[in-house]
Amino acid sequence: MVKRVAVTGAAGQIGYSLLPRIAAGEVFGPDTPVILQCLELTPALGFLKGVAMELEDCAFPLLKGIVCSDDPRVAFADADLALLVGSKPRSAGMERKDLLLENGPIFTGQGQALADVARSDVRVVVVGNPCNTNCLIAMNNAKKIPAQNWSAMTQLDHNRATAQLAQKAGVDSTDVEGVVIWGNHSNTQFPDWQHATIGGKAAADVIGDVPWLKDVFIPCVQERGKAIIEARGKSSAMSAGSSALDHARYLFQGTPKGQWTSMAVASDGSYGVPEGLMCSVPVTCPGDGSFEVVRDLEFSDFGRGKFQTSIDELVGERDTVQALLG
Ligand code: NAX
Repeated sequence: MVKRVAVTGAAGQIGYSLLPRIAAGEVFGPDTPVILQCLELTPALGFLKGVAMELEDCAFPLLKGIVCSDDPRVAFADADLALLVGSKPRSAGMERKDLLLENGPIFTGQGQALADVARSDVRVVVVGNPCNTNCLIAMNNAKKIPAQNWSAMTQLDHNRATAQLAQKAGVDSTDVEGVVIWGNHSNTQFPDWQHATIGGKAAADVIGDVPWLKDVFIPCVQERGKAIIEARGKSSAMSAGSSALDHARYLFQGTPKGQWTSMAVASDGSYGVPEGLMCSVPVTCPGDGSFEVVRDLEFSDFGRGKFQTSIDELVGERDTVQALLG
């Protein structure tokens, strides 16, 4: 059966890296045709047309249609998966709080539109920043769609952490398992190596350098987005698109056997996270669009303290956007 995938901000950088891979069948697998339903702001519809022309020129066997619109009710109609990428970037000197208030209304409107026109079992993945709290806003404005169907992307942070450990240990990234991103997709997140393994052994033992893990690894992952901007002159797009692909593929094709990944999902109160907060935790996915939170991992005092800082930030963000939570 054909799957309808809505992508917002489709003419942006991440959209450009994401759309061809969805059209190539990477989210739903090689036997499932897809229709792309792209949403953009009205002034960007011309650019979006160019992107759609390029998608046509790829002649993807699985791509059965491309919808381009500036109306969320058109782009989200009957969607099986909605990737909410479009949002305003933070401008120079802008506080995180201002960005939240600036972008919040986008997600109230898109949440309502999703509830009205998407499939009732739609899965929604928020990438546009600040993604945890944008997801919280959209979810609270779409009460018809179960909380279990929403997630925000910390897969890029998860991939960054995995890659940094692999590089330090001089191994392939596939040798690293069990990294966790706890908390917010921001520089308060806790990239946790304490449950990770490298080649089946405890990552801390293989790395053998706790000061590096605490003082280099953590800030490197937390600040990687900034470092990319400094090096490239633009924010992460290829890696962000690829990670959004990983996130969606895990939802619909499952996490590898015996492994977890990180996603920001609505808290059920586990790990001391206030209920309902969109907080990154380890999850496994069976492949039917759902996820299961990995329970009962233990924290060191150091880890708990780091995680708590990020939880506190998320609580502050929720308080800032309280008026938008429906
Ligand atoms: P771009 O500025 O290249 O593209 C964003 C696109 O969204 C633009 O074409 C714009 O017209 C469109 N847009 C804005 N408001 C919209 C709305 N209400 N409806 C539909 N479209 C809208 O940004 P890009 O580099 O693609 O990044 C997109 C978002 O991803 C940003 O918010 C960015 O901060 C966020 N990121 C999130 C990451 C994550 O790990 N969760 C990492 C990468 C990225 O920073």
